[in-house]
Amino acid sequence: MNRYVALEGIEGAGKTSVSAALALRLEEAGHEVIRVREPGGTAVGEGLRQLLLDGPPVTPWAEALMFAAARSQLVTEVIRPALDRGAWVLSDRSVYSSLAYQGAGRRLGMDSVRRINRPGLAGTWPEVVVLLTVSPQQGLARQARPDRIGSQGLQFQRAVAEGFARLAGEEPERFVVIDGGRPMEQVVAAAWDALEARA
Ligand code: Z5A
Repeated sequence: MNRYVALEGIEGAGKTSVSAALALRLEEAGHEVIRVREPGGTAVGEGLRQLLLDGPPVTPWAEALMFAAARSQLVTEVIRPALDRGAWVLSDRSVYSSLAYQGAGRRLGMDSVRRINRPGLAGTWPEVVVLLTVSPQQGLARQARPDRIGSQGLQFQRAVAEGFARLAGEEPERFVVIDGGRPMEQVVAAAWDALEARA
């Protein structure tokens, strides 16, 4: 299938821009495309997004569980139905962000975070992960407005970037790693080639 595509990377890697460009190309090719973002995309998910990104402090486990709850709602309400009717789903972040941010960044452990996410997803899991890499300095410089998690500092971003790199190494068949520091046209072209190769 390979129609459930997650765009991943640290802040400012270019996920939103690349997702928009890929959606245009897919639509031009005649496909239905649903673009979603995590956390968000449902009434519950948008409420949790506001709490997670701009709300009061939460413990690392509460944070991980809130991301998992928002994701379960999004998969059930939007992603699974879209995949079932043959649409492509381009997701700005996914369960892999939880593994990198909460598992590695917050040091909860990637396996533990994977375990709390699995039941709520009922087998709906990103089939292709486009990992855009930029240095933490470059990513933070591109950030328009740091949120609660994006303002954790360089050390945290490094831990998250290392988490993503580890995941890509562990699942090479699922991950496409693209240098997001290059000009946007080149990044989009590389991502498009990867999708075509897997279609
Ligand atoms: N989070 C988590 O901890 N656990 C989870 O499970 C999930 C999320 C799902 C969500 O924020 C926050 O939640 C995030 C992780 C955490 N923490 N933070 N911060 P988000 O995903 O909504 O926001 P973000 O990651 O910070 O996204 P962003 O800043 O919008 O970055 P982006 O989507 O990767 O980049 P962009 O919007 O496409 O581009 C940013 C700017 O850079 C823009 O001006 C572009 O024109 C420019 N740009 C991008 N690429 C290029 C290239 N190649 N050349 C030149 N300029 C470029």
